[in-house]
Amino acid sequence: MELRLLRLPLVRYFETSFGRIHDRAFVLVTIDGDGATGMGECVADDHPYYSSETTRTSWHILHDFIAPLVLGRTFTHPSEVFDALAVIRGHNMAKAALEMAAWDLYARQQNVPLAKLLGGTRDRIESGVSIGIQDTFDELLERIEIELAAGYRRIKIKVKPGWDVEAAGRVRQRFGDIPLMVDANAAYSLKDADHLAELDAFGLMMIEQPLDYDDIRDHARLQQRLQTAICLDESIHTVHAAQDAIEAGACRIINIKPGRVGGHRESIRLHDLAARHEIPVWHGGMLESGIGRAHNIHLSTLPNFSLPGDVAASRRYFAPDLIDPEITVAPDGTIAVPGGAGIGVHIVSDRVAAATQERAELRA
Ligand code: OSB
Ligand code: MG
Repeated sequence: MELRLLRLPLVRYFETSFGRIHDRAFVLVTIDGDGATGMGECVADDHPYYSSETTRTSWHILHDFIAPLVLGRTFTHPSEVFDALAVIRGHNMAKAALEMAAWDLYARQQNVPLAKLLGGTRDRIESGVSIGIQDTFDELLERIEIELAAGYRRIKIKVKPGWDVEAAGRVRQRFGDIPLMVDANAAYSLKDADHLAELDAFGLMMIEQPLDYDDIRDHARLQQRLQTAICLDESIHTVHAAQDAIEAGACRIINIKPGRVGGHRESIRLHDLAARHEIPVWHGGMLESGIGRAHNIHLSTLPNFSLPGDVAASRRYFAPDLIDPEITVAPDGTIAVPGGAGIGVHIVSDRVAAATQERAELRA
């Protein structure tokens, strides 16, 4: 197993309710087994603001706890890997990086695209964009114009108190009936219910994670007071949490990020659970490089991913990306699933080396 801590500058800053970032740091996991290689990208960032994990905690957990549990061990299928890590509580992002590398490795050994192993049913996915908080509303409208022209099938804008109802209103006024949603990254509390209900006037596809990152109960109360569907992101950190949320009526839509739930197998379980309850899902994004992005594309081919996701073209994030060719979006707002074995993208090792700040090699 090789761990690398990488840092890549973002093409443009990205701002959410928890702050603005200009670059992306993450741990890249590469594993070797029986002559093949697999890669997984850990979505934990420098800071513990989206989740409690950071690049440093993920490095620590991968290096000191995950590696000893998996190195030298025989697995017959990557779906066994998550359970093998069960003794470690939480740290789903660290677990997912290793687990997803195992799926890539196995798909390469079988010489099939990852999507096929995961149970995917399509060869293109529908792409949307997540647009951060801007300095001015005019800049926001300008960003949206660019993304609509590129063909993206859904626009998501980040919101926070002071950048919400007016932002959504201006977007509707300018662009009419486009597929539009908002993401609050937990910036509100139930006391803001009346204010959030003002968003109902704009016919949004959904409001993503308005309340606390670990809350279910208040979301259920809020959902009763809103016409707009609530979509949960941060709160769905396990399949169990999703069961609780569905039972409580806390959401009508779920965002799936494999990093948040511990990898592909848990994502498939979450996807299937949602399908059984007729809850549509879509694939979230964590500003991944082309490696994590390729994983996301393969997972998005499962049938209940019925809404456009936050999986967009490489050029929105990194120039150049770590992969060549980069991921592109077609004028119809879709992305082709890479067709080769595993995640099916070519990783440019010089670019990985240039972005590497730390490296460790671990053996059985
Ligand atoms: O809440 O979906 C989120 C990025 C980092 C952390 C959390 C989120 C996001 C995004 C960006 O919305 C999605 C992307 O374009 O990768
Ligand atoms: Mg979100």
